[in-house]
Amino acid sequence: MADFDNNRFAPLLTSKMSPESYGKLVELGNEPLFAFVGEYTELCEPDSVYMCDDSDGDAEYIRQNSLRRGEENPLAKEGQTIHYDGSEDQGRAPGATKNLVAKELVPLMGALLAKERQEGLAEVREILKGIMKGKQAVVKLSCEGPTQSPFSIACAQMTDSFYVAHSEDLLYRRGYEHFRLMAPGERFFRFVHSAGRLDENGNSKDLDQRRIYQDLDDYIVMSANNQYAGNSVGLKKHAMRLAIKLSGTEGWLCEHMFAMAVQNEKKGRSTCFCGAFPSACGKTATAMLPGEKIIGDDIAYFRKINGEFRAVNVENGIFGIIKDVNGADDPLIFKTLQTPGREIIFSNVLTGPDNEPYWQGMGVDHPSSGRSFCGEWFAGKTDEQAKPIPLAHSNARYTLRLGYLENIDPAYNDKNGVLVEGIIYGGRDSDTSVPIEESTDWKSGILLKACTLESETTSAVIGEEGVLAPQPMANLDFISYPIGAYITNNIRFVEGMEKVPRIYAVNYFLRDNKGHFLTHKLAKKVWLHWAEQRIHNEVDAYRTPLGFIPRYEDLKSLFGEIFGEDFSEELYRELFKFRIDPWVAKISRAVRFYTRNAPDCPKEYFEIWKSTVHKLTALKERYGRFIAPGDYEESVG
Ligand code: SPV
Ligand code: MN
Repeated sequence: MADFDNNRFAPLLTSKMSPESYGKLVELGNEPLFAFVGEYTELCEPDSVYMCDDSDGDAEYIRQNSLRRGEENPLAKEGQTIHYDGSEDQGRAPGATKNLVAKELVPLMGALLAKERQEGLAEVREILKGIMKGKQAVVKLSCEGPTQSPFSIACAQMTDSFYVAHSEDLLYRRGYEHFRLMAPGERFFRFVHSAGRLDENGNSKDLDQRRIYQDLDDYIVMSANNQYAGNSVGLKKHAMRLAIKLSGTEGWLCEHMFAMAVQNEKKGRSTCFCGAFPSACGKTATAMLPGEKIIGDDIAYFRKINGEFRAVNVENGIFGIIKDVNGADDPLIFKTLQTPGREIIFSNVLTGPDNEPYWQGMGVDHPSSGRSFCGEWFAGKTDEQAKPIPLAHSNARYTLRLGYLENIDPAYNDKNGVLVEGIIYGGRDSDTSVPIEESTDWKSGILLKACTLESETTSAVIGEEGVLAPQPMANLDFISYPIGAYITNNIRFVEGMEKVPRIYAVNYFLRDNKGHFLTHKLAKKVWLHWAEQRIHNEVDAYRTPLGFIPRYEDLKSLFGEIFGEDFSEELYRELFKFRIDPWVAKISRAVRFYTRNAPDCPKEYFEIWKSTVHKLTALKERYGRFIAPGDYEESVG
């Protein structure tokens, strides 16, 4: 065991930590961990430092302190609390977020929020100086992925926000015991966070000094003057950026994907799909489809294990968008949110006079006044531009442990992960992609489905909403090494695998010319069951210029079996016609995006995109603007 008596930080840490806390730190015998706590205690100057282990007692200490300080307040139902972020701290802040990289790498990072490392480190360290004065800091150890597994990445978080530490306890596997078993010198990710100075409502007030800087050379993230979890919770998007960098150097993948298993009861089969959707595009709703099993809803690691494509959920909980969660559309989550005795943090929703949470699209009557993300709220309240302020923020969220959900897949904690058989890419385009299309092969799926993914911007990111933006792999905000190399790593990952997952593109947002959605929200269940049947080679498909689409009869029987509903051929033909012009425009936008933003993107990829544009344009002469299902070449198996 390492002896820390002569360590340069020992006098400082013994002066700031209780003997119990200090004992817990020393007991692990981990010198880099000791140095991390020492270095940032010296820099941030908290009054005291509390070291957590994996006990329920320490989890309760965190929860009680968050309540005592007013970072969270109790709601009417036992176990439920409410946390508010400031009105300008309601989403991720890309403007304040930077990947710190060597000077030579900055030009290659294109759209990837890069900053020269030394300059960035100096800037953020200056902001962190003395930032925790007057507060206690908590050090909490967690693990990304199941502990003691080929996927595990150990993490240490130091924060002066008990809300952040509490969120981490709900969202991640506890990692103190994992640290105890780690080999000497084994890498772990480090996160330092401070909410900074607080105003009278407990919100971070120095937003001009908000920074989220990831040091990709040293696997450490420093985050200051914010509280919104996407900016503050180290293990979520900060760790994701570090893991993406690491996976790029080691040849595995960290993707912005859910993992779920489609249940085929007739055949006694469970088939795992992972899917990437930009924020607020139906990702959690797909992961949580009634009748199927959930493994994770936001971040997956993929590793090749015994030649197989296997995945784990990095997380152990859900930080989900609450808008539009209601009894009809998301019955499982809705029920969990209504059940007393569950430890759930609501954020940025309305708290009514009955001390219950209310949100947009909840499907129940709500009170006409209460407290919300904007302070006191009342029906008819408007902002400075005279725009009505909704009762809860569109990016308001709930935080809960996955274990509460009835539909959790029993395999979700398996140390070797689950076998992945399908990958789904889903965007939000109201007039382009069909509801589901299977790619011809892995590489074409990556280049034509994943790389061309786009979405209208949403409230999960601060900025204008509703603007069509490129979203390669729904991962643009998190990719932390040059995009061309990232695409290549995706393509090469399956090399040597016997069974490569099929790639599907889905789109739940097709509308008619009056702006109405063409299908109901649960139709996605049919698209997924069709994909499941394809994977098991049970249904034929029609060729399209970009892949394969379902035949009418197969969907008709699935709508019948699953919902007892009719599915008209007319609707089928409208949904599944191949729209040539929008696809030409979409791929052309991708070419422009990669030309500007991915300087390292191989020529070969541009050639594939450009030749696809030529091919589609030529098809227009033969077929006109649309290709009806079945018209393109012949039906294939
Ligand atoms: C997302 O926006 O993709 C989220 C929420 O999952 S956040 O933690 O803010 O990233
Ligand atoms: Mn996410």
